[in-house]
Amino acid sequence: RKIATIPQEVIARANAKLMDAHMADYDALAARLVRVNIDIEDLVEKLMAFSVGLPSWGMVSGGTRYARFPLPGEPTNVFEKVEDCSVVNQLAGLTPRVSLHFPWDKCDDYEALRQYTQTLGIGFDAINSNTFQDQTGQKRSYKFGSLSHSQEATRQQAIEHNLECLDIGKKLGSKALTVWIGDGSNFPGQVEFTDTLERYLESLRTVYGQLPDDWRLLIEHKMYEPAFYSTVIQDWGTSILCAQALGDKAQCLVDLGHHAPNVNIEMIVARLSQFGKLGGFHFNDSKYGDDDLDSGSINPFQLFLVFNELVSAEKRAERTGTRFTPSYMMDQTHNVTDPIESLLNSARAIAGAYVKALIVDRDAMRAYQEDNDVIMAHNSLRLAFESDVRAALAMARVRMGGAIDPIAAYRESGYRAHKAETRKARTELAGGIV
Ligand code: LRH
Ligand code: MN
Ligand code: MN
Repeated sequence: RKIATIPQEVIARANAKLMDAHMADYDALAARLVRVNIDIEDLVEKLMAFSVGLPSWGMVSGGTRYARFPLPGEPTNVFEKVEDCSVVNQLAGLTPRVSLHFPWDKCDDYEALRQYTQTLGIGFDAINSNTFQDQTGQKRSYKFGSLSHSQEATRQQAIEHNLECLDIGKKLGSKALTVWIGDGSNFPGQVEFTDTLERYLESLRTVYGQLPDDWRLLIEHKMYEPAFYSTVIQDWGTSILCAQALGDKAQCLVDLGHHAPNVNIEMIVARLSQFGKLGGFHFNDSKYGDDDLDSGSINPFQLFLVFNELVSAEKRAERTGTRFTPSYMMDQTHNVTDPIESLLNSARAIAGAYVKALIVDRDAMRAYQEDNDVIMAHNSLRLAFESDVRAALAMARVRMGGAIDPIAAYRESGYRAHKAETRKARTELAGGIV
């Protein structure tokens, strides 16, 4: 039985106030879409089948390397993080899974965690390992690297941590392991580029060897930080080379914040999917670097263009009878907002980008491309992006038991204020990102 974290009456009451306006907007959008041969009901159905995973580490105020400002009532352990995930999912739909991060989410009883999570209607997305930080009690430090470390014993320790993540993931019912390492160098001459990559691959081969057949290993690249001169898995090129070297179960994960400014990320998405190596996403937004801001808050057009490639890849897979099932997940941290509200906004932005990509008239666009009618080909995308599809999103939420205005309903519920009284106030939390 699925338990509702926020009383369903609270959502119903909030929706009642907005229902007339919502229906008027919905009917107007339906009428506009009919003129371009789109049935709004198809869109709502597709939306209801769409989903994106929540980051457990994004349920708390992350802070920066300078300070963390804890939010009263934020979760203090993995059970409470999952509880907050269920609030996001209840209000916005579309987010029925959580991606855990170890050791941050360690607990004593994974069977209890699995059952509790299930009662809240939440499943488990990819498990993330963490060898970019030393763990209490571990023998060797990751200061100079982990899976690619110069010393065998440190590499072995990092391998064992990944294997432990696999074990936990199997207990929970996860089907993927995401590996991001901070290994690299801060100064030219510090490491030999080829040696470090060779050692990384050798280590990852051991982890890959233990991967169950129905699991995926997702390799996450990032240009820099914490290593400021060179990073071992710095871009999608190195990532795909490693995924190809490892085998079919290894794929690449694209975190939108992990590229140089102005890089054409949608094209990376197209390239990876063309070669069957697009394994997953960490959605977020950024202005400068790995800012981990809410999806769609800085560059919604880029998010739309990414989804345009995803929908295009989905359609190609349908035509060719192949499988295209990347894992969509969010990866964001919150310094000045309530994480639940930020995640609600991101869910809306991600689903919005998806719907806009769905309404692109692909046949017309292809014909314009063939005729080299540049402006009309471009406008095929642009007009879809400029459409206001909020009523379709709201309808999908309502049909899933969610809110027309998720943030308003969340505030009306008084959830966080209540948690501020019942959850232990802790300033330093496992799961705070530096
Ligand atoms: C690295 C990263 C990676 C980590 C997460 C906490 O910047 O994007 O996905 O696991 O942040
Ligand atoms: Mn990430
Ligand atoms: Mn990141």
